[in-house]
Order: sequence, then C-alpha cells, then structure tokens
Amino acid sequence: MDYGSLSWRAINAIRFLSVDGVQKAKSGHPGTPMALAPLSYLLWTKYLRFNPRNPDWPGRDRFILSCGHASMLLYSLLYLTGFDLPLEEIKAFRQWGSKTPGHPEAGHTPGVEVTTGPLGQGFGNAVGMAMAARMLAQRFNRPGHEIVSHRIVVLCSDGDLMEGVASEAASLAGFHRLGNLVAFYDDNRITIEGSTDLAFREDVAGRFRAYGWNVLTVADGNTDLEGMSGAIEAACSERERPTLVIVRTTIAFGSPNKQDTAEAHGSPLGEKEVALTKEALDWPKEPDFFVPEDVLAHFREAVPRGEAGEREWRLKMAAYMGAYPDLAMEWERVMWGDLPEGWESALPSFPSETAAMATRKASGKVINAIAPKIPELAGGSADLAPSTETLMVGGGEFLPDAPPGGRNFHFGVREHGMGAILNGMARHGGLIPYGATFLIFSDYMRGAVRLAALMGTRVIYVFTHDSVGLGEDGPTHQPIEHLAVLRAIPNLHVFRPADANETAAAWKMAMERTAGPSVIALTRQNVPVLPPEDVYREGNVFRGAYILKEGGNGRPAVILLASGSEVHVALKAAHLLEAEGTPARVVSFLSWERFEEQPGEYRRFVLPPSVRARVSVEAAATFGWERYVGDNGASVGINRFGASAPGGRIFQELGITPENVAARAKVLLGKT
Ligand SMILES: Cc1ncc(C[n+]2csc(CCOP(=O)(O)OP(=O)(O)O)c2C)c(N)n1
Ligand SMILES: [Mg+2]
Repeated sequence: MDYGSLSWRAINAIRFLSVDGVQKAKSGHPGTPMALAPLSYLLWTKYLRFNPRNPDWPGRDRFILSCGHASMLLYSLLYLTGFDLPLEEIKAFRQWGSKTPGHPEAGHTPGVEVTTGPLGQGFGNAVGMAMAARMLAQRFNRPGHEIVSHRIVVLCSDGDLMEGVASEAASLAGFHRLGNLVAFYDDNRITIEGSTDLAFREDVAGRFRAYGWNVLTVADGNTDLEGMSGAIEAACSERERPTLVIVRTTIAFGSPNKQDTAEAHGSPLGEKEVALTKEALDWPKEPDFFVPEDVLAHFREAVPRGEAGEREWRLKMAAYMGAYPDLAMEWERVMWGDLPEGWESALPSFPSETAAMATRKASGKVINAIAPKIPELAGGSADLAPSTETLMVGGGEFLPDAPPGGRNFHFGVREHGMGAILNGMARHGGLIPYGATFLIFSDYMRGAVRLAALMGTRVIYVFTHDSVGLGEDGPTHQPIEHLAVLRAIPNLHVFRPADANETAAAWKMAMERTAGPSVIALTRQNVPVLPPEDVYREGNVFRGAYILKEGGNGRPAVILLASGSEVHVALKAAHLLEAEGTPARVVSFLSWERFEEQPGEYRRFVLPPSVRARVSVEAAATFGWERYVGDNGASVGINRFGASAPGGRIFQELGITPENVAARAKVLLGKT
C-alpha cells in the first residue's frame, strides 16, 4: 500500500474529512467512515453513475448508506465529488441549520436518497428502489431503448443485517431475483457493545445464499483495492440475482489505539488519537479538513463524468421520445409525480340507497376505479389482499415469472419489510405505492411509517379492520391505541372515513398529498352509506372535519364528534337527543391533520367556542380527543383491550352505543 499514491491519498482524504468533522462536532461516528473509505472511494470514483450537478437525474444509480450513523462518509463523498455541499457544511457537521445532520436526511442534503439511521431500513429501502426500477423498466423500456438501466447500491453494517426488517426485505429481493441490486456488507464484527461474538455469529453468506442472493466476499476491505474492484465488477455484471458483497474491514482502520474497538463506533477519536492516526497513515496533522489540490481535482472528475453520463442518457431519452412520444410524456409525468389530468373523474360516488358496505370494500372499489387511470399506482398487501380489498383486478402480478407490467405486489407476511420497501419505491420516483394490512399490524411497520413521514414521501397505507368492530378475532387483532399513535406522528395524515363516499374522498386526498404519507383506516364491518350530497356539501369533507348533520338551525346545544364507523353511532345519538328536545350537531372527523390545516375561521365554524358541550365517539383510545372536546366535554371510547365476540356485542358491552353517547351528552348539559 503506497500512501503517497493518488488513490490512497484520496482515500485518506475521505477518512480524515470524516474524522475531523466528527472531532470538531465533538460527536458522531468516525470508525466506520474510516473503514469504508477504500470501498466507497472505488464506488464513487469508478463505478457509480451520478451527476453532482443534477443529483435528481432519473437515470442515476441510487446509493444508500443504510448504516446512517456513518453519515460523515457520505457527506465527505458528496463534498469531494462536487455536490452542492461546501466544505463549510462539513465543518458544521451536526450543528443547527447545517446541511450535515447527524444521520442522512433525504430532501435536506443534495445527493441523499433516503433518510437512514434506524438500522435495517435503508436496506429495505434499497429493495423497494430495486423493485420500483424493475417495474419502471418493464413499463417503459423498449427494444433498443433501455432508459431504465440504473442500479441500486446499498452499504450496510452488522446492525443492518441483524435487524429483522432487512431479513424480510432480503428474502423478498432474493425471491424477485433483483439483479439490479447490490449490497455491500461492512463485516467489521464490531457493534456498540463490542464484538459481534456477543450476539451475531451466524453464517450471513449462507443465509443470503438461501434467500437466493449471489454472495461474494472480499477478505481485506482495508487495503485490497484490486480485490474490491473485482468484486464490484462481478456484482455489477450479475443480472439475475441481487448480490451481497461481504467486505471484511477494520473499524477505525489506521488508528493505533482505537482500531477494531467498539469505542471507535460512536465517539470522536480524541485530538491525540487523531494526530496519531494521521501520522500512522502518513497524513499531514495540519490543517484540519485538509484536501490536497490534486486529490480534490481527482474527485471532481465526477462532475464532467456525471454530466457526460447524464447527457448520454438524455440522448437516449431523446431517441426514445422520437420513437415513443406518448410513453416519453408518461415517463416525464410519473417521474415528476404529477397525477394524470382529470383522474379524479374516475372516483366513484355511492348513492345513499347503496346497501351498507364496509369501508374496506368501498376502498377496493375506489382502487379499482382509479387504477386504470393511474398506471403508476402500484401496491399490495402483507398477505391480506382479500381481507384488505387491495387487489387491482386485471392489474397483473409483479412476480419474477409473470408477464411484465404487473402492478399488484405480494409482500408476503412481512409488514416491516413492506414499510421499508414502500418508502424505497416512493423515493425512487415513478410510482405511487400503497401497502395494506390490518390496522393492528401498523405496529409492525411503524418504524418505516415514521420514516415516510420524516422524509415526506407519498406512500398510502391501507389499514383495515380498524376497530373492535372486526369482532371475533379478539383483542390481539383489535386496534385500540393505534389511531392515537399514528395521529401523533408528525406529517402523517390519518383518514378514517365513515362510509363509502368519505372513503372516496380520503383516497382523493391521499393521492393528491405529495408532501407525506397517508393512512386510510377502514372498517371490516358494513356501515351505512351516507347521502353523497351530505358528504360532499360545499366540499367541506376535504377540510378534514365537517358538519354532517346540523342541529338547532346552526345553534346546537351539543356537538357530537366522531370518526369512521362511529359517525353512525353519533348520528343515531343525535336523533335520540333531538327527540328529547336537545339540538345536536354531528361533526364527521375524517382527518385531524387535515382539519388542523384549516383557517381558524373554519375550525371555529365547525366547533364554535360557545358550544362547550361536546362528546367525541370513537371505538378506540380516547387519548387526544380532549383537544376537540375541551374541558367541558366528554369522550366515549375504549381505554382497555377489546374482546373476542361478535362486533355488535362488543360495541354494546363497551358502551359505543347511541344511548350511551346521548346519556353522556345529557350529563354535560346537566339534564340527568
Ligand atoms: C433500529 C436501530 N437500533 C439501534 C440503533 C443504535 N445503533 C446505532 S449503530 C448501532 C450498531 C453499530 O454496529 P454496526 O451496525 O455494526 O455499525 P458499525 O459500528 O460497525 O459501523 C446501533 C445499535 C439504531 N441506529 N437503529
Ligand atoms: Mg459493525
């Protein structure tokens, strides 16, 4: 190893930018960037296709740092190769307002594809991206016109591969034979508590082979550049299977006292050790953040190379446009994330004479009505398509041996993997992904849902069986706190429609919401269909909460607030109250988040401060409803686990009844 050579000085530049960045911040993770510098040097200077001047160019390879704690590695690479991330940002690592947060955040730093940090998620995102790329290739590529040919490359660590979410995703990637996916596993045998001997001795290679992956190994990821190049090339020439390259590295390589120790994982090396390491690797001690001019110039060759790569792709695109103008227009549209013009005319409306219908069923009808108009809508379920009613009939199957173009995914019983995969699909672009399961199992994918919200991706979650109303399956399957939990996630919109018409409205809002994910919570049990003219009156349903039934000519004595199936309980309670001379307004609360976005004027119109007698009704934890019912209000809900019995009986036993709601209202009004 010749530390004087350009390659090794370039590798050292990555290392020491990372080391100095962490040292200056007095926090961060130096050891892994130091160890992964050689591999990432090769990837970023020789193999990856990207354009620093246009980080979002659709033909680029996608690079994901799943071990997001090694963020300084990514920031160093972005700076060095010429992205819009100046050295000052490297020096402001982890500081307020900087572009270099503790873990990589998509949308915040140019060149960061997905937000990573929660281990395993980035790996799952990569699988989702590879599935999305495969799907787009099937839809858009034509003989002689391969406009989708990019690769998904992910770097992952011991922690990533210990996490179940990665196992779920890896299993699916192997099943689908995703030849466009390459994962590099940083086999450094160190995690926070020490050696992986504490908890992780499995045969990772054997496991991935069993999943159907191509597995390669590099025995020395610290010094063997040739070996690494060979493995990268072999991985890139594999088209039939995803590839895992196991790269044996030494955490904090080069640090005389910290290398190969867990200490190097998450603490700055310390000034003395930084100096010793620079000495050991033949790097000038001063100044900090040193990058030799020729090294910088070497890295910056990425700019003309990237521009040329993009130009070449754009020429291909121009030829494609000539040969397939309509497809080319479609490509532009879906990559922008625009919905087709007039798509909403496909949304069904359900006349009130329609027989009572579960909202999951209505959702299925909506999906099937809009799917033909929106070819980029793609989704599936974690083995619950018949129950969640999420199959696009005639949409084709996305399966390795099925005819190309299928849009129905089968995630298998893998909710967490599904969550991460959906995020990858959405961040890839070109698709509007949805994923379905029972609301209760949203817990299994909450980590991914939260990241979707944090990244602001358009993912639609179809969560059915949304209350004890599902009945006999009992408390293990009956969500209680889930709505509150999901509503507590910032930037996640939760829709709980009361009937088929509100379900169509919820789908419209979810489809049009580009700034973040949406949950559509749906009933298993039938609910009456509300008159569409009541639901759509003045379009207020799109404001999240609206007056479904007025009481007392605009001067109600009490307001009943409800969501989903309990809107019908509230309507009946209102009639009971009115029969006794108490005017009651019913407000259907389709979405809290949407309502919060409305001007104060509208919110006060729906919930006038003068009407203090308010009762919320929701077959779920009452947690949070205080904000709408206020100090003088009451909440009818379920603050215990459910029970195994027919749904109607459970509603009776737990007090989710019109009589109980009316009684609570009367107590508030002093009418007992
Ligand atoms: C889901 C999740 N759990 C825990 C953590 C905290 N954490 C950060 S890194 C890490 C393990 C570090 O080991 P490894 O993944 O091998 O990374 P290395 O130190 O080798 O870079 C843990 C537990 C996390 N980021 N995400
Ligand atoms: Mg490790």
